[in-house]
Amino acid sequence: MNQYLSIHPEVQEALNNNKAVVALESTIISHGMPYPQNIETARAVEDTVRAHGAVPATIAIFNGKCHVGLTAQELEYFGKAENVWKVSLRDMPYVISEKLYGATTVAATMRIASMAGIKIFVTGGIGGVHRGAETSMDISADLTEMENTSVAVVSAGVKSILDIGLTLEYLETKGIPVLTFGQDAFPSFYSRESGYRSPLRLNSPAAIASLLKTKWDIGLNGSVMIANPVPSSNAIDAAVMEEHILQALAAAKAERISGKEITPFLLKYIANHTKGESLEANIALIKHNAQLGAEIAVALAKIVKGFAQPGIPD
Ligand code: PSU
Ligand code: MN
Repeated sequence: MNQYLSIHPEVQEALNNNKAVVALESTIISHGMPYPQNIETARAVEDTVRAHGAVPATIAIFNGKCHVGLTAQELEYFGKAENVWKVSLRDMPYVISEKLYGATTVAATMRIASMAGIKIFVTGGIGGVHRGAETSMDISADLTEMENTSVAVVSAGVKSILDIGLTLEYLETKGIPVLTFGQDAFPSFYSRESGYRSPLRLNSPAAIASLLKTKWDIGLNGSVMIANPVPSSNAIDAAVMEEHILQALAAAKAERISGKEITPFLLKYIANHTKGESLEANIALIKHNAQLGAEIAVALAKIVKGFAQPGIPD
């Protein structure tokens, strides 16, 4: 496996010494936000992780390898280049063996983070069960990956481009704990509420770290969904967002967008039609998530002696 994995020396040093490490995805840079805010945000997120005591590891694929921890130039490339693939699990072997540039989704980032021995992953929003999935069968591989891979995911909840109720049902079926940090309501990315109650609530990074350790200690593999509500000052009214989302969904239907193109199409449409307000919220919430993720990683490092390194069984 090491032939396909390249870990940045700073990240490797942190892992070797059981220091806190936070994995970050790259699809959000290449397909989730416009240039140059995408790169500014990616840098700011890495800085936030550092400021809270952890080492950031942004993950992407190029030169036939999965890279864990990018240089400033590599980050810049993923924010600017046109030839970058959006890589979920099913695309990984192709993009690696063809030596293409691949930005990793939540699913692919989790898998690579797990190969490297990283336990905490921070993003903005995860993929889930799409509205209309009962006929389209469009369910993100992010969810199946969360069933299988023991890397916790910090996000701002589930964006209401998805069917939030069905996504919560799916997570329940797959045994994935869903907890919200500091409130009872499950958040919906741009808004602090979603109309759904969070199945679980925890109020401190230490309590979350303890839950993670307990879950994995008792042999329950898989992820935990940690939802961190958008800061109040950046939250957007859910009813206002719903208007934009309905328009975005109608546009996607009219243009016959399908498969992996749907999520980037909807994200772009909404960003273009909300006069930058949604982009601002997006940037604020991901930095906010980076802080919580770093705090959880630090708390976890304190209570866990050391994680398995790649290639070395437990
Ligand atoms: N949701 C967001 N922002 C994002 C994504 C989802 O609010 O940037 C990206 C993530 O990389 C996520 C991917 O893993 O889209 C899900 O794509 P799909 O729905 O095709 O599985
Ligand atoms: Mn899909």
